[in-house]
Amino acid sequence: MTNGSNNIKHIISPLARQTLLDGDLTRPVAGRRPIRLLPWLQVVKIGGRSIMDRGADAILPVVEELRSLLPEHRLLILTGAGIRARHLYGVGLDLGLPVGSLAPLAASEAGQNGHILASLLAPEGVSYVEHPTIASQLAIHLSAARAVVGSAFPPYHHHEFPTSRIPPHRADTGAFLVADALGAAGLTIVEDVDGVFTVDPNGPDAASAQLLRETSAAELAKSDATLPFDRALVDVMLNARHLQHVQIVNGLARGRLTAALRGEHVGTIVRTGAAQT
Ligand code: GWN
Ligand code: ATP
Repeated sequence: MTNGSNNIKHIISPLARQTLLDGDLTRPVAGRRPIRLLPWLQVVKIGGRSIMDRGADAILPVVEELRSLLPEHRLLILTGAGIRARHLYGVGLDLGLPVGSLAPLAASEAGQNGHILASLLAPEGVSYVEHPTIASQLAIHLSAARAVVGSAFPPYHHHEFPTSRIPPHRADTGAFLVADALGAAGLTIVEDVDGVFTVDPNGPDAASAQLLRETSAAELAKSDATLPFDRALVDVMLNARHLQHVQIVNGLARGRLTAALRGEHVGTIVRTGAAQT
């Protein structure tokens, strides 16, 4: 046995002596922009209620667009949850289930929708990949295939924030979190409306709804109007590290998704809080 006192290895850490709560102390170490893990990746979020629930009429044209985009882009396609999750929220809330129980149940519908979409793209070599694969093996999967499909829901499960009875972090937030964490080139959110309107274009005040061609998370944070994506996404966008904007496009209008991925402005562009480089 060696004499321990002669072999002590001192580990130098710039964060060893300070509280992690003091921003002035941590900023020199933690304030830098993280690296981009997959800078060539395009993330596409397909709406659960807005696209998948409509069945073949809505899904097949979107699949056709995704298929024809494969030679141009490497894609992470993420699906949302729709009507089955809403039914589940209704039953679960009626029974008094906590939000942390509802979150994984709703998330499983996002996964189901992903399995459906992946099956349709299977002839092109596209597969459904699990959450842990998205977390740590996306690079190898996207070396083997031009695209993969996954669940857009973030896996907060029983750690979901108890700020509301319905899980606040749903598929739009999940898609943004993963796209920003990976340092992806872009995120396109595919809906059944042309973008963000001043008021819900399918609601009681539809006659006065005007499309916002461009807006920002900061602007949206000032208003409590309904949105075509999770309200929690606004806060997350304000704290983005890489993605400077997202584009919301209408997946029912043929060609919009393709145009958006080619860099065209065909929906609503929402600027985030990420610093310009
Ligand atoms: O089941 O469709 O991943 O990718 O939030 O957890 O509820 O799980 O609890 O890798 O880990 O239903 O089983 O299910 O959608 O989420 O997956 O087929 O532990 O591949 O096992 O983080 O898919 O599923 O629902 O995404 O969103 O086995 Mo599903 Mo989802 Mo599969 Mo995933 Mo949850 Mo896993 Mo998970 Mo659970
Ligand atoms: P998920 O994937 O979680 O199922 P989704 O992406 O399919 O969700 P919805 O949650 O259904 O989409 O959101 C789209 C709907 O949001 C639109 O059909 C529209 O009626 C509604 N909406 C509410 N407010 C607005 C707004 N300000 N601008 C545009 N659409 C709005």
